Amino acid sequence: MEIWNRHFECMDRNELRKVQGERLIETVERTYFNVPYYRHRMQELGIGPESIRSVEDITRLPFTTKQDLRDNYPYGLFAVPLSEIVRIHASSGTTGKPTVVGYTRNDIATWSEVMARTLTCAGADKNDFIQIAYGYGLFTGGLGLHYGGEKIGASVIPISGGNTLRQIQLMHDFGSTVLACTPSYALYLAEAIIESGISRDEFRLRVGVFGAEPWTDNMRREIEDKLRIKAIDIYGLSEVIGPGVASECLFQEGLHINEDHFYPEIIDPETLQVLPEGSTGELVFTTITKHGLPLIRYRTRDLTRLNYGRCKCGRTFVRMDKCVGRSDDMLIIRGVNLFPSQVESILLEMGGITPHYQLIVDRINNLDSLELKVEVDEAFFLDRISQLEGLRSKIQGTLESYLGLGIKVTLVEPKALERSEGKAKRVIDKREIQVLK
Ligand code: DLL
Repeated sequence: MEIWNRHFECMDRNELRKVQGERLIETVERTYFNVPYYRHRMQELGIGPESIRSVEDITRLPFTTKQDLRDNYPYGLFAVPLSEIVRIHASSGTTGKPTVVGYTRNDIATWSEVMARTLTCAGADKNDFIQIAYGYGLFTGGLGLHYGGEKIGASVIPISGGNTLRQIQLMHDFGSTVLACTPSYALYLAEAIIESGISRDEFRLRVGVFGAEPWTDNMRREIEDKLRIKAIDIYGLSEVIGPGVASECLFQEGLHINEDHFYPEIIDPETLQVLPEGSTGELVFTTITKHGLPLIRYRTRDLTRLNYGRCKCGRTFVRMDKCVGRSDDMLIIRGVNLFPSQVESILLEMGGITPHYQLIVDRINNLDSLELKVEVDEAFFLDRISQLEGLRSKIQGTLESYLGLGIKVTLVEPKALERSEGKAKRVIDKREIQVLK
């Protein structure tokens, strides 16, 4: 089995710890001197760069959250002059303002390196044809896989997301061997291929690199059976770099974290204390080589567990379990991140409706669907049907353009939605992944 960067990926763990310590010290210095926000936070805690002498000292540092990125929107946490930034990506935030991330030329090189490792981990090399059906654009999926694919010398097919018939045609005609997309889209494609009636033997597809949303082992088996490929889980988040943070190897026993670039911790999301090895908790990352947007102890909100045992593949990097859920209410729908509060704040700005709403998420034919049920204002409800339809389509149009996601809007009578005595039940998620949590 090939390993892209044996020097780091198979490094003795004591040596790795030393490298992590050196890189952490540099990162803390850079953020302290270049990012006023971090300098103030550290000063408040009575610490400075001299307080950090090794990785053990990391617990003295403050946490960073998505809210901090939002408060410093768009470039406030960047640690280099903007002239050094060569790329901007973004993902949805909690109120419609996106979370903005910036990369220097050096960061793009780091990203390509970790993506080259990810693809090599999945068994890909320069002989492969990689069909990239993750979206290209502000989302990190498309371009992340793209740079990694080119780095390993594979033939990259930048088809981007959607247009299923074209995906199937090119997969067939171009002889794609690797498919990169979300697991739900992989399953959708799998069924569309079966329906197309083209014999599986006419395809050369061998492996898939799937991520950007939670998926279960059951779903993996289904994808593997239907597409007759090996389905590899890849994990990442825009704030940390994008895809390339962690990936499974062909043994599929946990995702190797690129620890020489991203230092992981598991904390209790309530007490914020670091949990003992092997516990399930919230994953926290400190980026130890990034220049554009270095983040200290970034709370991912993803729940998982770390396994420091040695993997059969020879890599020494710690493995994280498949993510089982989140410690906040963020939904991932067709790869798009969405917070119920985003919908709520948009609804509250519109007239004719009450703040009683429910989001219903489902997976129909392997594609996520999103429906909003919202109660119409008593006064409005007596109006003519044509007016109600006007209101409905205005809500739908506004939400779709804010969220970047298709949504079905249904208006219901005042008081039609069930009232709860405690917390309002705003989200009904019928997808398998939630049931298995
Ligand atoms: O989804 C980056 C990515 C692109 C990863 C392509 C893998 C493949 P964001 O849009 O910022 O970045 O969303 C990050 O998605 O905090 C997790 O909650 C979730 N997520 C990503 N990968 C996985 C995975 C990209 N393999 C958020 N399993 C993260 C479970 C995942 N959840």
